[in-house]
Order: sequence, then C-alpha cells, then structure tokens
Amino acid sequence: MQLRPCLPLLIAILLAPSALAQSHAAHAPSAPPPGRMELPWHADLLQGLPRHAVSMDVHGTRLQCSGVDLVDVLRRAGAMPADPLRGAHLARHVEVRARDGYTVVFSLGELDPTLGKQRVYVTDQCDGKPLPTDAGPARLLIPGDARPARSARQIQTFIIE
Ligand SMILES: Nc1nc2c(c(=O)[nH]1)N[C@H]1C(S)=C(S)[C@@H](COP(=O)(O)O)O[C@H]1N2
Ligand SMILES: [Mo]
Repeated sequence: MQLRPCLPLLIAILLAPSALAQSHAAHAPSAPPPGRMELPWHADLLQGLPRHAVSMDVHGTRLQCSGVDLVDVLRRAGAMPADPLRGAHLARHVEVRARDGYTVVFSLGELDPTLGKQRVYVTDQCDGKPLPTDAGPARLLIPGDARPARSARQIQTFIIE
C-alpha cells in the first residue's frame, strides 16, 4: 500500500471542515437591512464620534473644517452595519436633504471604507467656528470630489433606505 503520497491529501481532507467553518465565519451575513430610516439633523448625531480635520477648495476658497465620517454617523444610528457590506445592503443608499431642497445621494456601498475610497464628512465647524447660517447647521465635505457640487450645505435630514 502506498500510504505516503496520500498523506498530504488525507491532511487536506481532515483540515477542510475547519477551513470551511473559518471562511463561513469571515463571510457571516450581517443583520438584514433595517428598512427606511429618517435621521433629522441634530447636533447629537456627531456628539462623541471621532473628529477629522477636513479641508476642501470651494470656488477658490480653502475651507478648513472639522467633521465626522458619515459612515460613523450611520453606523451609530443603526442604519449601516459595522462590517463590510454585502448582499442586500449593497442596494441601499442615503439621501442627504438640505433646507433649500438641495439633495444629494450616496450608495452605502460607496461609503463603506472597504469599497469606496472617498470619505464623506459631515462638518459643523470651519475655521474654528460654527458654520454661517447659509451653510449651517452642517455641511457635507467630500475632499476627494473634483467639484464641490455634492458638498451640500444646510443639512436637514438623512434618509436611508
Ligand atoms: N444646500 C445646498 N448646498 C449646496 C448647493 C446648493 O445649492 N444648496 N450648491 C452646491 C454646489 S453646486 C456648489 S459648487 C457648492 C458651492 O459652495 P458655496 O456655496 O459654499 O460656495 O455648494 C454645493 N452645496
Ligand atoms: Mo456648483
């Protein structure tokens, strides 16, 4: 009997179930989507979340602001799972509505830091001060965008569905 050549195969077969279990754990399905959620703007939405210095050129003016990653806001509100998005979550989006009716939309997939490379920040201070009335109470800033068109001012509501 030629046992020796078979040994690596035998080991592979014995190890297979645990390898399979591990790969299943790594791809465990996240909680199912919560359905439509509406988050009206409130200063508490940013309270206690990690802050980032964010700068962006808007029509020749360099804005130096401070804000929170939109993903952190959505995760804490239960609108987005903490783990990499997959399955039904990839069909979801967030609509950011401003007081003047201006509206911009992002897919949750593009916001997931394991998928999209551009960070979207919700900023509430520039140059160390609260935003002026025409921009505040909060404004999106997307430093990776080539134009500031998605940097919605006057944020009123986030609608996630
Ligand atoms: N709420 C709101 N945000 C907005 C807009 C708008 O009309 N309303 N215009 C966008 C566009 S097209 C640009 S170029 C920038 C201009 O920023 P500024 O008004 O601070 O110069 O804001 C963006 N954010
Ligand atoms: Mo613009």
